[in-house]
Amino acid sequence: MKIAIVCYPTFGGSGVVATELGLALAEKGHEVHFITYRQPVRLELLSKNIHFHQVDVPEYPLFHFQPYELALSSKLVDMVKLHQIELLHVHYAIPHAYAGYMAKQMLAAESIQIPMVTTLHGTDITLVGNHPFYKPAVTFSINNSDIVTSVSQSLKEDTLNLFDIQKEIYVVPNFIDIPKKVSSVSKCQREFMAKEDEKIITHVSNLRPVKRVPDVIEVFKRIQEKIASKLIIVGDGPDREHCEALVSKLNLNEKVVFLGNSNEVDKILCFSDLFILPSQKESFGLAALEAMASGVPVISSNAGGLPEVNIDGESGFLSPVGDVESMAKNALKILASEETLNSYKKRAIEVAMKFDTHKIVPQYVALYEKALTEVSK
Ligand code: GMT
Repeated sequence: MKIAIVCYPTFGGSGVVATELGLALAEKGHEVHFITYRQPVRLELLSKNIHFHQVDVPEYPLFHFQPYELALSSKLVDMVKLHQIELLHVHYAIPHAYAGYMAKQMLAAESIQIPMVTTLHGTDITLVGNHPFYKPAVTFSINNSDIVTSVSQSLKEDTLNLFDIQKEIYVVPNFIDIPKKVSSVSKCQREFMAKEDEKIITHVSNLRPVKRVPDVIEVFKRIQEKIASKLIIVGDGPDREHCEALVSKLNLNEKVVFLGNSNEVDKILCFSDLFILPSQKESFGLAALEAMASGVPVISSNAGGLPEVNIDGESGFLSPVGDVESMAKNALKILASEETLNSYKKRAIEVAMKFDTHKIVPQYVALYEKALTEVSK
C-alpha cells in the first residue's frame, strides 16, 4: 500500500505514534509518505519505503495568520498524484482531518478517489476541538472521514459525548515496539544521575497544565522524606518556570533535575525506578506505556484512558486526580523493598506487552483495507 501520514512532527504522543506507525508499516513493505511542516522528531532515517514531504507556508504580509491548512491540502493533492498514494491517514483532527477532507474533494474533482482514516488522539477532542470556535469543523471532519479511530475506549466515549458523531469509531490503542525498545539501550548508566542507594523517579511530558507537574513534585516531596531518591523531569513547556520555583520553595533543588526536551528518553527510563503521571486528562498516556515497556512501574491519576494502560495494582497504581497523598502512599508501597520493586517492574513489562507494535499495527492495516474496499465500491 502507498500511505500518506499527516501528523504533528514535534515532541508529543500523537506525532510519536504516527511516526512509529509509519516506520512499522514501512518495515512490512508498505510505502509511507510523511507529509508535515517539519521532519518528525523520531524519523531519523529516510529509506526506500519512507519519504518525507515538507509543507511550506510562504509568509505573506497581507495575512495576519498564514494558511497552513490550505498549504497542507494542496501538498496532499500534489503528493497523491505524484506518488500514486492510495490512502491518507491523518493523526489529530485539528486541522489535519479538515485539510485531508479538502484534499479528498479536490482529488475527487479529478476522478481520484482516496479514503481518509482519521485517528483521534485526545486533546483534539477533549481540550481544543471541543471549543465552540472549532467544534463544527471537527464534527464535520470526523463525520466525513472514511474510518475513524481513537486511541482508547475512554476517548471514544468522550468523542461520542462531546460531538454529534454519525460514524463508527474503532478503538486502536497506542503501541510500542517493545523488543526494539528493550535492545536499544545496552547499559543503564544510572551512576550519572544518582548515588547507588538512591531511587530514581521520573516524569516525562510537555509540562502543560493538563499534566499537573506540580503534583509530581508534591508526590516526590513525600517520597524523598522516607526514601533516598532523585526526581528527573524530562520535557519542556509553559509550566517549567513555575515548577522550578516550586522545587526551590520546597528546598528540593539538590534532588530534582529538569532535563528539558530529550531524544534519550529510553536511556533515562532504563535507570528509572518509578514513573509519575498525575494528569488532569489523558486519552491514553503514551508516556506511561513507554515507562512500563522499559520496566518502570507507574503512579498515575485515573483520568481518561489511563486505567486502560496502567493496570491498578499490577503495572503500578491509579489515584484520583490531585490526590498526591494517595499517589505518594502508592509510590512508597512499590519502593518498599528491592523485591517488591522488582516484582512491579516485571509486571509493568508484562502489561505493556499487550500494546506491542506487532499486535496493534495489523489492526490499522485491516482498517486501511476496509477503507480501500469501501471507497472502490
Ligand atoms: O499529551 C499531550 O498534551 C500531547 C498529546 C498529543 O497530541 O500528542 O497527547 C495525546 O495523544 C497521545 C497519543 O495518542 C496520548 O497518549 C495522550 O494521552 C494524549 N494527551 C491527552 O489526552 C492530554
